[in-house]
Amino acid sequence: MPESNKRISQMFEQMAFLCELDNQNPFKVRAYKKAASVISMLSEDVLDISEDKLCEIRGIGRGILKHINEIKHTQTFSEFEELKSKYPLSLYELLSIEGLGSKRAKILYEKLGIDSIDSLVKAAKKGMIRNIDGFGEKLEKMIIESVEKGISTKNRFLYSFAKKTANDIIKYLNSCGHKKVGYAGSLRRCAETVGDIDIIAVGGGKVIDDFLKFSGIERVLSAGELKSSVILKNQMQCDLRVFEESSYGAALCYFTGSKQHNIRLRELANKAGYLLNEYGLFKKSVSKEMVAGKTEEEIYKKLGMQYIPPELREDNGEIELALKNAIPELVSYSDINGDAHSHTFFTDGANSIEEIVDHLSKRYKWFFIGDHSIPLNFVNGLDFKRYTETREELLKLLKKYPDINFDRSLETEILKDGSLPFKPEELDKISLVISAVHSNNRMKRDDLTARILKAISNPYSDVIAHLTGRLIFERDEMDADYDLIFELASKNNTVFEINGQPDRLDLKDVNIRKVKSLGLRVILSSDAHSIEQFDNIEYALNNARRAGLTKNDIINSLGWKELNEFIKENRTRKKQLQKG
Ligand code: DGT
Ligand code: CA
Ligand code: CA
Repeated sequence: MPESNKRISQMFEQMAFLCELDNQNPFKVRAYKKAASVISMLSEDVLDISEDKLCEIRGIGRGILKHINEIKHTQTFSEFEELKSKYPLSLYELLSIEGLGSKRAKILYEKLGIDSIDSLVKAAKKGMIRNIDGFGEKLEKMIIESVEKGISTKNRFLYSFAKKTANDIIKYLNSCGHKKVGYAGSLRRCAETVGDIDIIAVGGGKVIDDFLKFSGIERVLSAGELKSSVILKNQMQCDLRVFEESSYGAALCYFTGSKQHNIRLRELANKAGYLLNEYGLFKKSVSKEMVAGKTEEEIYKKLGMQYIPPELREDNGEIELALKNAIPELVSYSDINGDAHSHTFFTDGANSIEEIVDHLSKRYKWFFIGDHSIPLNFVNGLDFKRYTETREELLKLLKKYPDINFDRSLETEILKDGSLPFKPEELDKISLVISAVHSNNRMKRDDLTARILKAISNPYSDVIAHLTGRLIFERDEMDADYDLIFELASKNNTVFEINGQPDRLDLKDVNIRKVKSLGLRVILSSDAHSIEQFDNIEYALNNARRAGLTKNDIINSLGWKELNEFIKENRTRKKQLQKG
């Protein structure tokens, strides 16, 4: 990556952080984050790109362009300097520690004057962190451990980023004639974040030779006959390992992990008189005969168990299920009949209703097209009148698409007191109400909990979107009593969203398992802000699979009629619950 891109991208990243410390508008924060990420992926020097061309790059708006121009002349920009004089930039270091986001960094700074990793560790070792509200002894211990082990979240990447990177490499290797190539590791397990990419291939030393010619490589860490590690230009590490075709399944299984899952498999193999490693499953007897290795399926079978999908391989109970032949049939893409949460250019989306209908009609049986609501002025949130007008505009298109069903949803802001910004008779006319928190998310724990509980009790909250508000690498979950929230949700038959925005993935897998255990269903959403982002649904699906969900656990699998009946019945039930 060109030096100046690295510098400017980091500057915007830090700016986003400072804006968060300064309690500025979350959309502004996200705009800086987005600009940072977009610039880090440009191969051309951002300072050499003409203004017109820069404008065309998605994620670089007018505000960002102004800053880039200022940086050209002064190496920095004035708003950044202003905030830097208000908060120490060294606080930014704290974000590299697991469990710390900007919210906690700010509290540490305000309560204890902590402004660097150094002063943080000192305070943690003195036991000063545990007494802060919302921190506790566990987090204090985690901070010390994380610093001492040098575990920093800085070296991890979003799943979506890693997936695209891995696909580029595999496509390249395929184009060199290597057909048996696949990725393993945390990426194959569809983890939320990925440390490095692990690729397994068949084809001898020629694979390594070709790999080293890949144009995305920045530097080579090691290159042996059958193994190589490199750092890519986008700063990800990629490990490639080459195997015989007869070992491909064993290698894939070994390097897919997780480590804990592997340990359990090896124990089972051992007990059955086998030896399991990355080359295959072998008899322990003198013959050392190989009994499986070419495919993963035959390995699991020989171990007397069902095949385990990679998403479940975390030693989280999946081994026990597989031994009992009780691994559920996980939900898959073909079970998704529709998507219900998106944004058009009436608020902060990039596309018109017509463009979105055209796209989604080719993809799904039904869909809802959404937008933000009042009072989110900075994204031009819809009031009831604009909702109704734009809904009518959308419904006019139904004539053109006789085989598809669609309607208008609304991502309705949960106000500070937990109410929704519309009267019941208006909510009654909104076809799908997706309630969510976007503003004032730093309330006191009790207040925030009460706010969400009230929103859940509202008969018109058909879906609760991105419940915890976390942004991976950027912002912790909002501080609320989620146990209490899930308890009430269970009484209300609440539908939670699994939001597929790559940095949200909210609910996360642990929470999805919790919700399923309460007998609740969820909805997978892309939360698309542009046509390409409808593909985000894949990331929501990953989380659902990691949590062991089946087709029946998601309301996306319902037909249009069933779905609308379900929404209606749920509203009625909640109204009765409120009366009783
Ligand atoms: P990451 O890259 O940090 O997101 O996580 P992974 O799971 O991809 O971990 P990585 O890249 O270090 O190793 C890939 C897989 O290889 C890992 O999931 C399991 C396997 N593996 C690596 N080292 C060991 C080991 O020492 N013992 C066992 N049993 N398996 C290992
Ligand atoms: Ca890895
Ligand atoms: Ca690795």
